[in-house]
Amino acid sequence: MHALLRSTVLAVLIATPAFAAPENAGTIKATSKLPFQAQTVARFNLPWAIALIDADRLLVTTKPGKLFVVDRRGGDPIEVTGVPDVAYGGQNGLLDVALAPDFPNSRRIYLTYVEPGEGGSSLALARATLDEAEGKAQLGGFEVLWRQLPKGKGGQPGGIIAFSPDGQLLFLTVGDRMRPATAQDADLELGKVLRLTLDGKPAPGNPWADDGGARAETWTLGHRNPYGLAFASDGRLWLNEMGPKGGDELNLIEPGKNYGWPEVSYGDNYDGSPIPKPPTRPEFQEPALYWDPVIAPAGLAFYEGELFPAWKGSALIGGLKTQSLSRVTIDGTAAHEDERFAMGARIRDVAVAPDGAVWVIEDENPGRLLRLSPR
Ligand SMILES: [Ca+2]
Repeated sequence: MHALLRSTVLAVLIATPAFAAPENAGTIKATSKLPFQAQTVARFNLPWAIALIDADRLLVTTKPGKLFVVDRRGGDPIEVTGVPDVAYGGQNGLLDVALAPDFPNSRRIYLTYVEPGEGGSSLALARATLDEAEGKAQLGGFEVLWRQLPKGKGGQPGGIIAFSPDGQLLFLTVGDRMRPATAQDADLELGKVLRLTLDGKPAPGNPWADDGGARAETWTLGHRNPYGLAFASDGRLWLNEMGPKGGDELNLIEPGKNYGWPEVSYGDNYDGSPIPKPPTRPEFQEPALYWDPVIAPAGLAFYEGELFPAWKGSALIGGLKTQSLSRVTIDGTAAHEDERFAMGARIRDVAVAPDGAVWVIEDENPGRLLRLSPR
């Protein structure tokens, strides 16, 4: 081959790799120079998830099984009655809370929790109305829409809810419950992202919609313990999940794809035994970025507010192990961790309010509910 042609071919090969290698963001240092002030609004025993009703009011779940309405303008949190019994312990308990897309009219909310029962426990998805009057709040018309069967042992429940941008569908993460092989078993709901109707049924148009059972509900598979799920403003769906030792991931979620757990991981098993790396098995989808060492990623929210203009379009991710809040820049399908803020406590969930403030909750007892606004 002519030398000039050969160098041109080489240059093209180098410039356009077949697979862009994901960034390892694990070694990024957290800064204690925070560009925000943190107002403590309330404290809870092991809070787990937050859902904003408006710029001032929000719902808070606690892992032991309580649900509260909080108003930052004053007054103590109001406990919502009618929450079901949950299987509380380790990573299990009352988990996510989300407002229905039509909440202003319907007053409906969705909850996930680990449900006790014969043979162990399992993840459940339920819906109810939030009925508020005279300083009291209760759940009305409570109904379980979906439950993972069969029940069994284990933590790592997943349980994160996200609604499609058009408000017509519900996406639900289901963890592997510490049974890794389930994530590759198409007949089980464990280790999957499910795409459901608002009534908890398999959504039309799913990749395996005609196959029935768990397959009909499945959108993606091969997940370990996904605690973050959110749509970016361009309609792309993103998920963060806890991997094994050194293998936390941020994934772009696309229908029918297999994200590889437990066949591949950038991490290794906790006993030190190696796991094959993703490039060795190109049939599995690579993460957009990974963390080694891990951050233990929890809540995920996209920032589209006005108070922090430099954060627009960024993913905000709570870190449990690193006690931090990460800001990840998303450019189409690529992700890069730009900043990590030292928060001094395990950050379990993140939400962005209509006024542009960022709310976070600490996974501690007591765990603070914080409202972040510019200094
Ligand atoms: Ca993976």
